[in-house]
Amino acid sequence: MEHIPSTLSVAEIEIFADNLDPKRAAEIYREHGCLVIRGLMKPYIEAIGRDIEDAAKQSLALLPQAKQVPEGWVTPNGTLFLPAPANYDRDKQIMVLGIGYFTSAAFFHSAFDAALLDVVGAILGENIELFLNGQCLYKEPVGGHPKKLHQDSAYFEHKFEGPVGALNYVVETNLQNGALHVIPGSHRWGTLQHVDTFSHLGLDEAEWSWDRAVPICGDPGDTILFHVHTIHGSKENYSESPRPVFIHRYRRADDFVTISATTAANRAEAEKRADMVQKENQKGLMVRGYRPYVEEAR
Ligand SMILES: O=C(O)CCC(=O)C(=O)O
Repeated sequence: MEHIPSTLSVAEIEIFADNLDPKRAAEIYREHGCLVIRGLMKPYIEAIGRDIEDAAKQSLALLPQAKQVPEGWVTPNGTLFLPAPANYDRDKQIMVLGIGYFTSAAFFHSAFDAALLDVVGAILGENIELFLNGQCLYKEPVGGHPKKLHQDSAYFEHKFEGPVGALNYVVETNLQNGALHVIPGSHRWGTLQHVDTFSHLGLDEAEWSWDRAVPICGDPGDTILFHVHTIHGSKENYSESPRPVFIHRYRRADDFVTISATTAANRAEAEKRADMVQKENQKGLMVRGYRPYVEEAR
């Protein structure tokens, strides 16, 4: 394992939507476990941004009805809140916004973007399904939550290649408001031991400092693809405005979660049952290709 600060520059993992070669894109992704496509989601940003702000307003209005869960508090529209910093005018802050394919047509529509699917297809092959229903992480202004460095496989370990995450910036995103940081090459390290942190499962901060990771600053509509084992995270939003991102996840049509977890304790429990899990009812909507029927062992 390369326990040294990454010296890779963003230019080495970056391509542009108006000059997109899916084969070249897949090569960068395979080598580094991440890839930046500048401007890919630009056509969708205005509509998705509007829906995100509506969902955020509604979530705050619903906060008095929030129910406590192990991860924080959830409002009836599905928004997850975390404890807020001391300088907030309320005691809870938004973390995961209750918006996705079931609530925003613009969000769903963008998951079918042909150029994005060409790249995902060059990585995963011809039969691709959606994994989960779209996700929006929303950092409120003036201290909005960090997402500690982690691998998504800590939350959802897969049988095969696992999902390709496509995280998209909605606003200009920089070092002040919570740019995504990635550790290129970490997709080769398998799933590492995670611990419980303020932002749920994360790598031990004593061992995994932010200076090992490359920050990716970008504009609205920039997309960052990352492997399920690629270490990534983002710091607090210290700007005066919210910093949302929206995420699509794609996987091979035959892939499935073997371990699903949100804490170190429930992960340890789930690991014991991993070998028994089958594809069964874990089918996502197909975005490319075809899913033939496969009989499973009973
Ligand atoms: O909001 C962010 O920048 C972090 C997103 C992330 O780490 C994740 O979805 O796994």
